[in-house]
Amino acid sequence: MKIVGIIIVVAALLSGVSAHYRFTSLIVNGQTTGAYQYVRQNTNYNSPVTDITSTDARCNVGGGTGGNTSTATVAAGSSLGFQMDQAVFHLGPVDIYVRQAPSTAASWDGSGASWFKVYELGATYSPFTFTSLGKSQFSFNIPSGIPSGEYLVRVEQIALHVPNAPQFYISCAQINLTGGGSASPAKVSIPGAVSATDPGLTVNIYYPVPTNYTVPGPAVFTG
Ligand SMILES: *[C@@H]1O[C@H](CO)[C@@H](O)[C@H](O)[C@H]1NC(C)=O
Ligand SMILES: *[C@@H]1O[C@H](CO)[C@@H](O)[C@H](O)[C@H]1NC(C)=O
Ligand SMILES: *[C@@H]1O[C@H](CO)[C@@H](O)[C@H](O)[C@H]1NC(C)=O
Ligand SMILES: [Cu+2]
Repeated sequence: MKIVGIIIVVAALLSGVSAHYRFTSLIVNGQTTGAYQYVRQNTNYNSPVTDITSTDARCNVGGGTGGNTSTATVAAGSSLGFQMDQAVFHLGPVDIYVRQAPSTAASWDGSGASWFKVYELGATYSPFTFTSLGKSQFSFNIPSGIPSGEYLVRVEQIALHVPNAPQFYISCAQINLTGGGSASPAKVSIPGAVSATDPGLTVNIYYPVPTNYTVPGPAVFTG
């Protein structure tokens, strides 16, 4: 009995390290592309980023450049999304930020105050839960009015199951946006957009059960 129990605990710990859910593929107009074809591959087994002030909070550990990642051509206003290798199993929100690259998406590390949020998925109440739980696909429309050019598209799931120790599961995709406009949404830096003391990160989701929840960071730009 004891040995079986230990094996189960060890297996659980190992799977916690090696089998975290990942955002592996970009979905372009409903078509799921290859795993890591347009999504930068991380090098940390997607063991979560826990320091929100770290540059790893941009595109995850190992995601600082995209030299071996392709860049997908996407028309402004079209449907984009991320496909995961398995469904989200930790409670918390999902959000997506984009940022136009100074030159190519593949060569850019994500620095500078030029990110804006294009999607977020928060909580429902009574019963309190996060809508991302159990989902393995997240889709949105890339705004039609933003300028043409190469962009990073950063998806993040913020796991809040350990109170006061939020975990960030992140991937960045590379796109070449065509047919855009001249809209200029307000921009933020990553790290910097969200403070470690944001109530959306420090909240205890178990007690008292939240009756309101705001996804951290700026408002979603839809223009
Ligand atoms: C990209 O590079 C990483 C790190 O060297 C490597 O692990 C990965 O297999 C590469 N991905 C592709 C699609 O070649
Ligand atoms: C991005 O799209 C523009 C407009 O179609 C094109 O001129 C450019 O070559 C594309 N860049 C890449 C890297 O695909
Ligand atoms: C809920 O709303 C209260 C009052 O505005 C605020 O102080 C608190 O931080 C919010 N909680 C969350 C988790 O956003
Ligand atoms: Cu975990």
